[in-house]
Amino acid sequence: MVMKMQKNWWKEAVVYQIYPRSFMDSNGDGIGDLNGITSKLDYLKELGVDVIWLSPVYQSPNDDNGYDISNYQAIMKEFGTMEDFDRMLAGIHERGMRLVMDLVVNHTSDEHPWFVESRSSKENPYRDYYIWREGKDGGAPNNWGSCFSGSAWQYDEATDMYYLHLFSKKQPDLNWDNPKVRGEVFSMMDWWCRKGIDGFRMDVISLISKKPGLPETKLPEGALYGDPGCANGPHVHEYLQEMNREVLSRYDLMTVGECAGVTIEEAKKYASLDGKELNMVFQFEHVELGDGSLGKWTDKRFPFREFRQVMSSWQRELSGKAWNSLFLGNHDQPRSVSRFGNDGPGYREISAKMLGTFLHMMQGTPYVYQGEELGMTNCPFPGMEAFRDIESINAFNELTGAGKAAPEDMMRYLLLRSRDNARTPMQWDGSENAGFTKGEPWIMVNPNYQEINAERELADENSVFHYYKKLIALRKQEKVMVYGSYELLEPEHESLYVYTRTLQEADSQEEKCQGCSLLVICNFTERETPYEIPEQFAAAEILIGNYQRREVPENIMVQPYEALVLKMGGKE
Ligand code: TEU
Ligand code: CA
Repeated sequence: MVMKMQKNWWKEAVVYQIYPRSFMDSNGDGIGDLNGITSKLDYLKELGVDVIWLSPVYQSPNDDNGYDISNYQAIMKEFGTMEDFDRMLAGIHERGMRLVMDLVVNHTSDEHPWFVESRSSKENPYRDYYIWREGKDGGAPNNWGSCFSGSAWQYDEATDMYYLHLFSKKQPDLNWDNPKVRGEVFSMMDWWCRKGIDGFRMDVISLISKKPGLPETKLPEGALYGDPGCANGPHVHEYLQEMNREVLSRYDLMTVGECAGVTIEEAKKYASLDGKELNMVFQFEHVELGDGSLGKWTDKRFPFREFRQVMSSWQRELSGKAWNSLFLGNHDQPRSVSRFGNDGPGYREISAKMLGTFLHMMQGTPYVYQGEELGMTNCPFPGMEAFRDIESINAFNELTGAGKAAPEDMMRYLLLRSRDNARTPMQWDGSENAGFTKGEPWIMVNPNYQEINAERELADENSVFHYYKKLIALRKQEKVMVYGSYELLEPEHESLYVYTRTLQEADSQEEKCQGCSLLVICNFTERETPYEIPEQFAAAEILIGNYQRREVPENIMVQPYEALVLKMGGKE
């Protein structure tokens, strides 16, 4: 017997990620805020997304733009008040959308009261909330490096010991092995759930269980520090199951774990369909392809063949066992059209639509990062002083300082890969500062805003915006997009990514979509490419495409960055 696919609202949903600092400023201080978001809810409703994931809005000294939290139950002053939050949440719910909050609990800010207590003395009841160690040979306890450059250890004079921080020194890691820490986190989560939020995106949740004994790691050739290798530690699944029992299972939530270093095997545990832990994970294999000896700091283009292989393995292997999150961009990644498509004037719109098609037709829950629906691009930052991101600034200083990269090379890498590419203000219209603020924006506006902005795209039915709107609407109509199984065709093709989606018999009966299946053809290059449509799709209809095709010949010439989806079956 064929098992029916279990249906869940979060599988059918499309998620829109908001980076609040850069979305919409309502009071002219140059910083996006909650009232700004509330003023744009109709825009999101128009796009048709179901869920909004909000990057952190909690009280924070902003060493890492809110990913360093000093009070989990207060709103960051620049973003507004708790009343503003409640109004925004009500506005989201009134429009039939849901809200997923960012949960950053691998670490807190060093200004969080727990850490202020913890660092004050070795006997303090909060001491063991964090990870403290004695130094070794007059230096750090081990050779681990921080994700944001330098050692992962910070010396603290008050007690003559070091604390662990996998990110900036203002982001000390919590000690999850301490049951009190877990209890505090769970009750804080419960407080937000009772407020009526609809889920959590869990920041680097794969890193919470550190390796016992915190062992030194082997230094890669030429590296300054070792990789802490804390991903998927020994107790991570136990802690998440506990979180699930204590909090998640008591509400109807959507949960997605940001899982740096997750493998397919591990993902099957985090996101197992039995619902013991999370609904899905973000994996990073496809966005880390082509990284070199300096990690992400490279000017190498992504390798298309490996990309197709990686995406396909995740599709195949999680099928029927776990659930994928689908993304090409977020606030930590460069703009997807610049990276995976072509942001040159001739191809920007067409390739942005192709990438959207490619992603939304796969199995998993698609994520749209703010501005992606407009085809927003990387930003031509004129010099180091234009960057704001701690990762970018530290990496530039460390790598050029140590002679690992020449400043002009590093600058080239930053323009391609810096997180700030995704953090320039949302481009609303052609007025000053792209309509984002009446004041001085906290980070520069991309100079292309007069050409690329929401107002223009809303008025143009051939825009990237309207194409995304159609993709999102199709998902509501075509259950094969959600529940169909994936099969890769043409695994060796040089330019085309071709796959099918097919509803299993049991599902297709329920959906009245007998024999429903999709053929998805995406050209990832600017080369025209002949392709022979498989016989099975000879009589298929065009579901969506980014060129104006009316019919599809048996031998088609696939156009530069063309995306074409054909549908078989399902007719009355
Ligand atoms: O990112 C975690 C993570 O994996 C990043 O270190 C990622 O490797 C890097 O940003 C890519 O260059 C999360 C958040 O998404 C990020 O914004 C935070 O800075 C980080 O955690 C610390 O909270
Ligand atoms: Ca503001």
